[in-house]
Amino acid sequence: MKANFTKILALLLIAGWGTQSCKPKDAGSASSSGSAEKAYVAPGKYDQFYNFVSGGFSGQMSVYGLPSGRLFRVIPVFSVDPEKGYGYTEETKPMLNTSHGFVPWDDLHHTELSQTNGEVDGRWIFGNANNTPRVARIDLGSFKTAEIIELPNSAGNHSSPFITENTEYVVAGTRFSVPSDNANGDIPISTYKENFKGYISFISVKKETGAMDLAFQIECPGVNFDLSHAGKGKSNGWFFFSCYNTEQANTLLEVNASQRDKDFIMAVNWKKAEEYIKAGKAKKMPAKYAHNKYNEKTHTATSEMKSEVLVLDAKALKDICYFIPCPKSPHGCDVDPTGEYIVGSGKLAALIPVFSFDKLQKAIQAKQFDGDYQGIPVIKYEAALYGEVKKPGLGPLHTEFDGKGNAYTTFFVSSEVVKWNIKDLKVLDRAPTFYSVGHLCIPGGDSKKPNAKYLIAYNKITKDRYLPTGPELTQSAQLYDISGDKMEMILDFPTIGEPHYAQAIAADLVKDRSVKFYKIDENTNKYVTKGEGQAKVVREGNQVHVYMTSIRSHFAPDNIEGIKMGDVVYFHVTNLEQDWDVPHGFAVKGANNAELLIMPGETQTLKWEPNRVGIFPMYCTDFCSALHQEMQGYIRVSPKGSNVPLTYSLGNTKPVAKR
Ligand code: CUK
Ligand code: CUA
Repeated sequence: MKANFTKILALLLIAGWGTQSCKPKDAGSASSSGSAEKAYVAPGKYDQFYNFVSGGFSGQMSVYGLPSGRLFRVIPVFSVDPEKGYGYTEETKPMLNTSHGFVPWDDLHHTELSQTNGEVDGRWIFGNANNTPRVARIDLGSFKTAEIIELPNSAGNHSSPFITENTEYVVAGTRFSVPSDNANGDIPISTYKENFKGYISFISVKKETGAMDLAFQIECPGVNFDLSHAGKGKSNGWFFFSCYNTEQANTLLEVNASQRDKDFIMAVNWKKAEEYIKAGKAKKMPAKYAHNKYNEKTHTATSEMKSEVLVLDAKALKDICYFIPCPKSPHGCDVDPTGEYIVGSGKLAALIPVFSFDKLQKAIQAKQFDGDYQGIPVIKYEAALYGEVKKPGLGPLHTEFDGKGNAYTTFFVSSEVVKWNIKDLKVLDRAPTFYSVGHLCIPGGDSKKPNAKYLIAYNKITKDRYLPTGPELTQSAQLYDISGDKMEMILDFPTIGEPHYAQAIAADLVKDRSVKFYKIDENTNKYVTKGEGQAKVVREGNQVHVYMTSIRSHFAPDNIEGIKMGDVVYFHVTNLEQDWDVPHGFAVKGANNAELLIMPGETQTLKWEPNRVGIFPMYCTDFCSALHQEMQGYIRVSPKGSNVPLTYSLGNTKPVAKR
């Protein structure tokens, strides 16, 4: 019977991916013009919320306004971005350094805002790199990536970057179990069960500055950690991770990792883990991982390679990790605003189990265990279960909360959002999505205080919803008004990359902390030029450093001669503007590089190795004034060994460069 049920679900899943067999009946419907008004934000008016949306395989995070759905910005995080020079300038290249060297791309799935007392505070937002495991912190003053830390002993950092209620920790669980980094990894893949381990990481976050550090890791059995959420309120001090592939398959997971009737949610007592760390119970393991920081004063990133990590052994310590059975291949793992209810969403389950934190604690005290799984106690399902939502839909993925006692769960296969009551577990409402929804977001929806005016569904497939754009169609977001009893769709907009998780926050908590420009007096970049009078060109062997300034509407200098073939030229451009919203750009013909986009008061460096003799124009790329098109200059490149002296000028001045 069970096997049959699994087969049917598997077939439904397959059908759901490829076709619209599960397309809701009223799929053609759009929001009515009356409800469209609710999403209308008049020109010149501000939105009520910022929506920070993961970009999936774009590696970036995009910022939209709600309810308008207007796109404000794409924040480069894990992928190079030629539009902003991120990952191309000498100052930002170190941000993408890893133990594998420079990695120009990643896959960002989850965004998580910092919290104070369980409420979103608008200071930082975190993002995870799903391929080369990393966590990033973005500063919501500058909307720039401020810090990236790599995770050793991990592969596929998926259940991340979820945080504790005072942002003490950002956690990260490995999706792929792998042999630990310091073990011999040159072993048959078929030895998975003996040799592969699952590590979860706790990254500490400094209260005042946000500075991250890899505090410790916990070594766990080799399963796939999928998602996680921190306990809050009464369950603060605990973390919950969904796990699949408890079968420990290493091939054809779609079949082999769907065998067991139940996988697990792993409950982690992180306060206890902290005690063990203090008591010296962790072992120091050699590990290599990069820790990259961007400095707002030098406008320069640095990358440090770390060599050690503290590791606790879940099996040996016995009381930091517990497995709770959860049907079946759980994906989302969400904790309600009170911290009492833990919702596991089994992708192949026909119900949603809701676990009780109180019952879990009692079960642990009374040792209501069903044996163990590789040395980790397994709690009896019924002992931790509060109840099940029956027949909610097909393919449950993720749940958010409105703070009024309701939960909202997305269903990938049946393409819908379902609202249900947490206390009586009754379904209250369902709304179709177009199509195949993944994550959803309610502002503050995973915090203690949701701001539940809107719900946004992030859809994987749009099929016939927009104008065709070749073989790849956009993914999309759909906005619902959830202030009433029934969900009402009011807007539908395309997204950048593939959206997974997103978070939203009241605009007032972010907008007033926005940096307007950088004070030029505080610029301590090694190559800053604080006034036109100090602009210069300096030769050091075959390296030529151009200390250049930009202001509306010229560069200083704007004529440079005496560059020779074989030279490596560094343009260190300082934007002298001290006003909001006046970046200057900088580009040189033929440079194998992106432009620079330099914020007011900032210095950024473009490296250029000319490959031919001749005259090379350079210009400002950002329309900065009425005379922007005049903001240009020339560089003369002469043959190697030529005796053209190194000179530079602006207007009539033509000083000879000092050696
Ligand atoms: S995952 Cu994408 S829909 Cu990577 Cu959070 Cu569930
Ligand atoms: Cu500066 Cu255009």
